[in-house]
Amino acid sequence: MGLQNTKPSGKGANIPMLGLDSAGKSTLLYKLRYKDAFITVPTIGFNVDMIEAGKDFTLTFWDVGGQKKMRELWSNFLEDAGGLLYVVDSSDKRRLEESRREFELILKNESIKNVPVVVLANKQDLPGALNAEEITRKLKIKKYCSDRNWYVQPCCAITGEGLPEALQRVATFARQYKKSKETFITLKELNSF
Ligand SMILES: Nc1nc2c(ncn2[C@@H]2O[C@H](COP(=O)(O)OP(=O)(O)OP(=O)(O)O)[C@@H](O)[C@H]2O)c(=O)[nH]1
Ligand SMILES: [Mg+2]
Repeated sequence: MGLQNTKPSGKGANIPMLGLDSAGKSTLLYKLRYKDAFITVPTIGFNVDMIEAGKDFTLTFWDVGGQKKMRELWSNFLEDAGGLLYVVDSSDKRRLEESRREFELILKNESIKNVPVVVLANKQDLPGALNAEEITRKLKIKKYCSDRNWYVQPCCAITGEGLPEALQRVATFARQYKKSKETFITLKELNSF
């Protein structure tokens, strides 16, 4: 199942939300959407929700389960993505290397080349949570994202801290990316005359 047939109509972008199981993706999406805390269960398959991000721009979030067997599905959600949200449990140092490896695999995917990335350093409320700089280093973001816009936003999905900023950032990146792609297509069309 890919995104080819599910493009949002009008202006907007598809935003896959990926990250290891228990990173907080579903909690986050629910909080963004309904301003409410929510008891989640591990996601089998995916959740989808649309959020208005300013005039005439709707972000369609694809919250895909992060358990190992779910990760095989991730690449399907990368087609036609206008931005990627990668969610990390900043307090789970034990699994950061696993998260880095998955992040690297995603970014190697040809269909997500140049697509902007917002990494959410989630669970900042927990003791010992790594901050944005430390997450940047652990995930080797500068290395993997040298060809695109990227940003690391610290947040807490339970209180909602950092989420409006993350939404704003994704929307800005997605708009810029869309514009640059449209310009590129126009240039290609002009060249074919
Ligand atoms: N303390 C704290 N707990 C959080 C935070 N965000 C999520 N959680 C908890 O982390 C657990 C997993 O959250 P989910 O949102 O289900 O995680 P997920 O990334 O959707 O997991 P999968 O669906 O398995 O991929 C839940 O018990 C949440 O309540 C946070 O910012 N702080
Ligand atoms: Mg989930």
